[in-house]
Order: sequence, then structure tokens, then C-alpha cells
Amino acid sequence: MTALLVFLSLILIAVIAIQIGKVTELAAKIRGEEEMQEIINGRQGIYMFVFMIAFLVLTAYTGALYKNYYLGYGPMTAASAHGGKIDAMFNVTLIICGIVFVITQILLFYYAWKYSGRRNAKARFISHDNKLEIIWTMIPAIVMAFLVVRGLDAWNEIMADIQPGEDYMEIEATGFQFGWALRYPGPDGKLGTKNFRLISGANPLGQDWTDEKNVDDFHADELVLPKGKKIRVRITSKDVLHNFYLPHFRVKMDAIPGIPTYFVFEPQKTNEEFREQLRNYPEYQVPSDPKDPNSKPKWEAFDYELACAELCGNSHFAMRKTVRIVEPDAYEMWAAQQKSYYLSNIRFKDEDPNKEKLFSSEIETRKEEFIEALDTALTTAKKTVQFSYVTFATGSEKLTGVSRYELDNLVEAMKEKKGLKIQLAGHTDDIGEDAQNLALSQKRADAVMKYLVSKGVDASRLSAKGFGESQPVAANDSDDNRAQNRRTEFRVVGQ
Ligand SMILES: [Cu+2]
Repeated sequence: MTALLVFLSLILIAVIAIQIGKVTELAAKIRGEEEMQEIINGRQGIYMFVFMIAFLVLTAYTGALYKNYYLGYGPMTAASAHGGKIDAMFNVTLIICGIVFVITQILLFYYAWKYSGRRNAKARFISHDNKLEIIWTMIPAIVMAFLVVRGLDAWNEIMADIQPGEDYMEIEATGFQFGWALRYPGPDGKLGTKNFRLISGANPLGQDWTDEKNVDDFHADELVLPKGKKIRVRITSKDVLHNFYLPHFRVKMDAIPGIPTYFVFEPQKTNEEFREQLRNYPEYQVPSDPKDPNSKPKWEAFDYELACAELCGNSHFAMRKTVRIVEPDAYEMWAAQQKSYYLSNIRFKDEDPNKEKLFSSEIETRKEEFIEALDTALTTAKKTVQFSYVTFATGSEKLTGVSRYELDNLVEAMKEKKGLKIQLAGHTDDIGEDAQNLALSQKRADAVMKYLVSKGVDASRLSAKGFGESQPVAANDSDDNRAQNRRTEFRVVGQ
């Protein structure tokens, strides 16, 4: 129905326009062409003038109407240290261009009205005027120089890298189709090295696991940062061009495959503080979900966002991520809960190049574990300690490289407690011949004893016995249980 009405209106307007044209033509014939032309010129001059006023008034009106949605004004005041500078720069440019814009529009339409075609009027012709040339070259040149110098100054300040000795935190954002992989440096504060040749299903960023700085690096699903700390974001891409964009912080930088870029900024308002900033404006008091009038108001549902500002493919929108700026304590708590990617996904798996060695942090925690277990054996009725990390090559008595760390803890304890005497015991699961298992467990217990002796423990304080499959700690009915039964232990026989 509406469509029909619109269609009919359009036809009506067209008919009216044609009729007016015919009437004007007729009137022109009656009055004479030239006289008629002059009347039309005058009328069009007035239309020009009316259009100018309507246009400028509406421009100013819409500008004022939507001011609370623009970055840089009222609720959208920047949330970073450098953001205010960028906003101020934009404002100065906007004011200068705005003044020029209004003046030129007024002159354009005013002249169209004032000098609308008249009989006998003659145009003044100026072939050249030095003064005029100088004026309209100098003024823009001075204004441009002012804007450029100011802009360069701000650019150098905002794009400056971290200075030596400055306190900062570095994170890494890798863009891919379609998402961001965020990597944090972990407790050591350093991001590990990467190599694109190492990228695989298990190693999505190509981290080099032989670099110890990678051991504690963790990957995060959301961008969480502490307030008031300088953040250096290392920005890269795995496939096409992306763009790391944090609108509320005025951070925007291309993510380019093969060329790492960076951006340094300092968040100054937590999400909570920014919500308070939005709260005072009516635009943010409407329901956040337009379909549900009972949903939280917009200001309360607000979260900062990380977006990709490069149209990088058909699911480009899916690169949006929530950003949380929190107080430094809350950040520390969050970071402490994050799990190292390497330790939880790679450590001791096939792709781990460090299977044969332990990192200092692991040596320390395992030592603590061992001391506690030994302490329990010495002070309670439970006299047996099971080695948690002593393992052998499959089917043989050859100790694996990492076994030595736990055995060294035992060596140290034996040297400290002079009266300590122990019996080493080997156990297997039920797979294979009984006699063979018994022999293998004896050989394994002997191998451990040999190692301890080689480290200077007196052989008289040691004995070794293989129990084969005779003393299982779990039913041999699953792979996990069998693994529990394959074990090496020692029993305190004197202290
Ligand atoms: Cu993208």
C-alpha cells in the first residue's frame, strides 16, 4: 500500500513538473524570452540562498545531535594516555577545516544569488593580481605548516618505542583469518622467539621450544591488561593484512605477514571506570538489547573491544574480541591463573625437543615434591617412596635422561642423612612372561642402584630387588592402571 502511494505521489510530482514547464513556456511566449529568463535567474539565486541556509543549519544540527557517538567527545573521551593528544589534534584540524568550509560555502551560494544573470550586467575581468595570489598561497601554506608540524610532533611522541630503562609489559597479537592469537610473556616478562617454519597444529604461533623464554608464555582468549602500565603490543599476521584496532584507546596498527609492527600505549581507565563515564549520557541509558526492554542499560553492558580494521575476508567481523582493563592487582591474579601453553600442551609430548632435560622451575618443584614424600616416609609408618619421574626406555633397564633429576634429589638426601638405608624396588605390569618381568624389574632396580653408587652413595647403604608383576598397586585392566604398576620405588630400611 505504502509503495503504491509513493509511486502515485512520484507520478503526480512528475505531472506537476511537466505542467509547470508548459505554463512557464507559455508565459515566456507572452512576455518575451529575455524578460522571462531574468525572472528565472533571480528565482534560482534565491533557491541557492535558501539551500545554503538549510544545508548549514542541518549540518550543525546533526553534528550536535550525534555528538555523544563520536570518538573524542563526552562519553567517548579517550581511555589511554596518548588518546587525548590524538583527539586534540583532530579537533584543531576539524576547527580549521570547519571555518574554511563554512566561509567557502557561504561565499559560493551568496555569490550565486548576488550575481545571478542580469541583462546589461558585465563581468569584471582580472587577468592577474599579485596580491591576491600571495594571499591565497600564504594563508593555506601557513595553516598547513602549522598542522603538519604539530602532527609530526604528535606522531613522533605517540609512535616512539620503549626507551631504555622504561617499565613496560610486552604482549603479542597475531592476526589470522579469522581471529587474534594473543600471547603473554608469563612470569619471566619475556616473549619467546618464534619461527614460521615451526608452525603446526600443536604450535599455532611457531614458538621455538628450545628457547627457555617460551616455557612460561601463555595464550589468552581475551585481552586483559593492567591499568596505568605501558603496554607494547607486538603485532603480526599469519596470513593476510589485518589491523589491530582498539578504538577507545586510539590504537590502530596494521598487522602485516612477515613484518612485525608494534604500538605502545598506556590504558588509563578500567572497564568499570569507562562505564561510569558513559552512565551520565542519555544515549547509554537505553536497553543494550533493543529487542529486550529489560536488558541491562547500554552503559552497564559496555566492554572495550579489539577489532580488525582491515576488510580481511568474509568473516572479518568474527575477529572482534573483548578487552578488559583492570586494576594491577586484579591483573596479577588473572595472569597467575593462566596456564603456560608449552607446559600444558607440548611438555614431554613427541614434539617437545626438551624431553631429556628439565627447566629450573621444574627441577625446583620436583625437588620440593620429593623432599615432602621422603619426609612422610621417614616420619610415618608409610616407609615407601615411589619415584614419580624415574623412567626407562621401553623393555630395557636404560634410564631416561630426565630420571637423573629425581635420583639426584635422593643422592643429596642420602649424603645429608648419614644413617639412611634404603631398598630399591622394581615393579612391572602383567604384560609379558612372569619370569621375564621379574628379571627386567631386577635389572631396573640394579640400574638405579648403579646410578646412586656412581654419584658417591656407599653401596652398603643400598640394596635392590625386582618384584616383577607380583605387587601391583592397581588392577591390570587398563592402560592407565598398568602405567601405575610399572614403577620404581624405595623403602626406608634404616635411618
Ligand atoms: Cu582481519
